[in-house]
Amino acid sequence: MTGMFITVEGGEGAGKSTNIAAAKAWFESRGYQVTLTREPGGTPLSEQIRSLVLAEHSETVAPITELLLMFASRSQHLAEVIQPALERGDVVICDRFTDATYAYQGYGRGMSKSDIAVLEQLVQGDLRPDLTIVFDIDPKVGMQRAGARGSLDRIEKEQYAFFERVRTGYLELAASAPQRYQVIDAEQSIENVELQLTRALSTFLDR
Ligand code: T5A
Repeated sequence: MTGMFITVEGGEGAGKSTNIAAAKAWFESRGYQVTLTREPGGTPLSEQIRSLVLAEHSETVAPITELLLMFASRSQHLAEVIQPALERGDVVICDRFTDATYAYQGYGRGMSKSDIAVLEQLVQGDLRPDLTIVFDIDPKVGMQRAGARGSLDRIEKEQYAFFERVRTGYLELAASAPQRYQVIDAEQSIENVELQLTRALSTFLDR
């Protein structure tokens, strides 16, 4: 595969969607073809899985069900969108990927990291992101931003402690492989966050 695979991560309301457009424009201005996509979702079937997994249900969604739905969505997304785009040589920018599974289902729900790693290998083979940007934010600030935008989905209704674990998860993942991750302080102004982002992208392209 000849393209570049960039994933964007962080807690709720951290500013991923806001900044992904800037990242796309940054690459396009340098002549790259960009495929922008998201998880869970990215294909019609995967978007249906997204609707299912984020919706409220009359029964409790078992953590393993949630985990398997994330990977079911990912498997289809890889086959239909991500792998073909990388084979064309595109820069693929994906709003959340498997780090979200480690952070939310692993750290958040307490699912075993080794079980997640088994599914990761099964679904992705050796494919891993070339760069992962983590927008780091105090969950209280992130939830205020997300809440101001409208109604909350099933996962967004979790307790504060859940989002604290998610944040810890992202920071531990980033510390474990600093060559792949760039952590951005997402509590700053939109302009400063974008500046940090473009610096991170420049560093990535220059190395
Ligand atoms: N999930 C996903 C899992 O549990 N496991 C998995 O494997 C995967 C892939 C997906 C949900 O699924 C879970 C995680 C999620 O709970 P989502 O829609 O992708 O949902 O994720 P969300 O975090 O819910 O996305 P949000 O849209 O809430 O957050 P963003 O994209 O980080 O934030 P954004 O850009 O929409 O900004 C939120 C608000 O803040 C403002 C924006 O204008 C907007 O109003 N804002 C700022 N305000 C002040 N200063 C700044 N610097 C700002 N930046 C943005």
